[in-house]
Amino acid sequence: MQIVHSPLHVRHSDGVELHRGELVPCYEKPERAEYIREALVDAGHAFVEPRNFAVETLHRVHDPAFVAFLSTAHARWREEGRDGSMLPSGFPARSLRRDRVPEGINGAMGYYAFDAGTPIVEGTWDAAFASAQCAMTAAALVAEGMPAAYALCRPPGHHAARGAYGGYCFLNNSALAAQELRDRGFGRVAVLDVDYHHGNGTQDIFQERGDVLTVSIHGTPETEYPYFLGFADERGSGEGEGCNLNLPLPRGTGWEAWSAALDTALEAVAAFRAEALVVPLGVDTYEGDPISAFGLREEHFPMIGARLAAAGLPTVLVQEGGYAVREIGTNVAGVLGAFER
Ligand code: Q9C
Ligand code: ZN
Repeated sequence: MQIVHSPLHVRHSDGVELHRGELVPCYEKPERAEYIREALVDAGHAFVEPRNFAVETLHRVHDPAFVAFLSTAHARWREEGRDGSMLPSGFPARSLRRDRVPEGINGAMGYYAFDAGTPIVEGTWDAAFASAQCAMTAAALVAEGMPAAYALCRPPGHHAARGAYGGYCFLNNSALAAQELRDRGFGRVAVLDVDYHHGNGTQDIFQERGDVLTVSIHGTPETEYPYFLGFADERGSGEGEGCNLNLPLPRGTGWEAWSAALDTALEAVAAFRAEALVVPLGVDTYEGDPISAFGLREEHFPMIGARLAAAGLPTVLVQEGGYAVREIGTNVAGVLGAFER
């Protein structure tokens, strides 16, 4: 399997997040990518660095003003004499907002962020842009004829919406990969998100589009992050009516129920007559994950890979979640091992 990875991910480091009422070191830390990289080197996979995509390519799925905010946010923060993690402290609640971006950096941050767990540090933009380039490069490789490619993205992306960031995500790498496939000739693209958390950003981006199917298997938003989207009755709207499928599952779900949901998801991909597949690959479904509550074990990840590969579609896998434990490397390698080298 061809791996696309950038060492620039380390520039997004040393952030803190608000977690259960306390500021703690961000769970989404550089070691994650290192664990995965080491496991994939050991498994004999080939690595390349991303190609250069212009910043305008991000505007295909993101609001240009949002992209401009992300790329300048920390410089504005430093201009005000601050340093370290930027975290918002006020949000535009439903009945208390107008749709305008405040001039000051604190208000602008609250406007664009949807949680206080996603720090922006000095190197966040460099890392996020490189991460997006990894995903777009993997899509380009698949469009050029490679049967499958994997983007070892960090920071992750599937919570980033058209104009909002959160859930450790800034730019939606998986959505950018899907768009790149569309622009390179695949008429119908499916996104099958297997991260523990609902892919709310990806759903938002493709909500009204009929050319991209979004499917997500995740912890129910009744109790799990991101809480406000990811319910089974969200089916897409306008031209995208019927082109979104959510498969929420309760805390504690193990392999039997999870793999039944995967079958349902793959049936939807086939029924959509997808020509290419993007897999936002979170391994926070692992039983040992520190912030999630499914019970998948190490032996299940090669089985997931085998089922995804059996779909027989040109496939771009994009790293999403999976936290703070060495086994995330083993589990990612388990999924990728099922695809031909
Ligand atoms: N400290 C991904 O897996 N954390 N994002 C909620 C706040 C948010 C997970 C608790 C978890 C986001 C890509
Ligand atoms: Zn996740």
